[in-house]
Amino acid sequence: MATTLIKNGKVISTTGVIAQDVLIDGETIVALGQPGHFAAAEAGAERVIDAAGKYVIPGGIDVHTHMELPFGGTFASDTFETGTVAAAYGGTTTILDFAVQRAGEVVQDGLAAWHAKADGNCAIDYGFHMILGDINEDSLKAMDYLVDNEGITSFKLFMAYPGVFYSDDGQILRAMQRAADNGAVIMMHAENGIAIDVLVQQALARGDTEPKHHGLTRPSVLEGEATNRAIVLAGVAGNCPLYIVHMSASEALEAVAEARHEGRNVFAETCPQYLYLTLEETLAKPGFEGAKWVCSPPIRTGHAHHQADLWKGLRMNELACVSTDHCPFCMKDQKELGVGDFSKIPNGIGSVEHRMDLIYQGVVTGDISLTRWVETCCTTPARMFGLFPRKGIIAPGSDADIVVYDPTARQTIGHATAHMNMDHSAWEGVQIAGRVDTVLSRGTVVVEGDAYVGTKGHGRYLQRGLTQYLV
Ligand code: DUC
Ligand code: ZN
Ligand code: ZN
Repeated sequence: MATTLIKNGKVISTTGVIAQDVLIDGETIVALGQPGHFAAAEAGAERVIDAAGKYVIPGGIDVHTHMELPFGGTFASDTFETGTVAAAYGGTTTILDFAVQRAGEVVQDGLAAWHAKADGNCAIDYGFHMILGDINEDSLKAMDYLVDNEGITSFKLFMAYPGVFYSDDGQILRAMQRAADNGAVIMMHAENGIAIDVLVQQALARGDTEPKHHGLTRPSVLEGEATNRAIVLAGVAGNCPLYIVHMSASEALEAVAEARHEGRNVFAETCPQYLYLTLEETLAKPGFEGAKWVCSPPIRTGHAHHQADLWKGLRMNELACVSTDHCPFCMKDQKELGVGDFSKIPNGIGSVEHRMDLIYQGVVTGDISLTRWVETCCTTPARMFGLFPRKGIIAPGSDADIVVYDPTARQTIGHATAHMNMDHSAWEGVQIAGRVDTVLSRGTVVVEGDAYVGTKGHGRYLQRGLTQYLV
């Protein structure tokens, strides 16, 4: 017996927009049919959702979040509980967060600590990537172990943050060789951290201490250089799959586009902040306010063409996914650590709640199509990180992670109405055409209009397979 019927909506997939009803049994989608096709089942359904005039899309998948990340002497302010509720409000039904191996730590211990943070606390399903902050014989072996036994098939390395998460080129090459062998994806934070640290010290010595110097000391060419170097190293390592995270710069996009043109398994994501915000309007605000937007890579100048290039990259599949790099910090006691020294401002912006809405604005403006919205925010993230077809698609047999989206609604983003554990919003006042109406996670309604109706601990850990996106 069906438990839920979603009727009269337009189902969006990567291939088109079709008027279809969706039948759900328990946690699983069982059938799609023409409008009215399930009239007989409707009478016995526990719940009928009328999606007339609305879009019916796969639940959003945000493959880049940092709940409770230790960073810059503090912790990202969303817990798995608060962050996953906020995600659900915004139509995201799966997150992939980054478990952390710190320098000197055993990889499996870092992973256990992340499970302890998330277990029993999540509103939606979740999985982990693993940050390798100390590449040595043991952590290289642990990569195989995590792929084979823990459902962790992607590893993030940093070319930035010397002394914290940084890996040198030799370490990167060794981890890439391991990935080429075991099938894992290497995710790269591609900024030349050694050069950036010199620029930061020189700026501080000159007395340039305000938040905007965070952006000015991390020039886009150093993202381009690091991206190119990562691509070269992945080639030398035997062409391991390489995924450049949080891309912000034209120079980096060019390097990825060239590699893809050569048929390489090189992929990238961008984030809403790089598509919409400019250094001049954020980091350069008077006083300390710009600290709200300190993240790395930094928000770029509006005087170059980074944003236009990134939108084009999304259209052309040079950028495969949109994630958030959700890493929230409050101004009070957290961002404030960097008053008088921008290098001490914890890096990060909170956006997990707004990604689906923000990228939908690209549909409204004509920068991307409806199908591309779903592809970059739902379907490709699932395929890229080994979750397809369980996640990322509305099809029989898939988890009933579904968002009913109302394109006629209007809203204004603001801290007062948002649900992330922050004391401000990086998106204050942004007007949105469209709004999440209803959210289902594995067949359970977790958001209904303005109300969160889910439960803590509903979200389950996802063991992932290898990437399903290779060329
Ligand atoms: N960038 C951020 O802005 N925050 C966390 C880590 C990162 O790479
Ligand atoms: Zn990063
Ligand atoms: Zn990140």
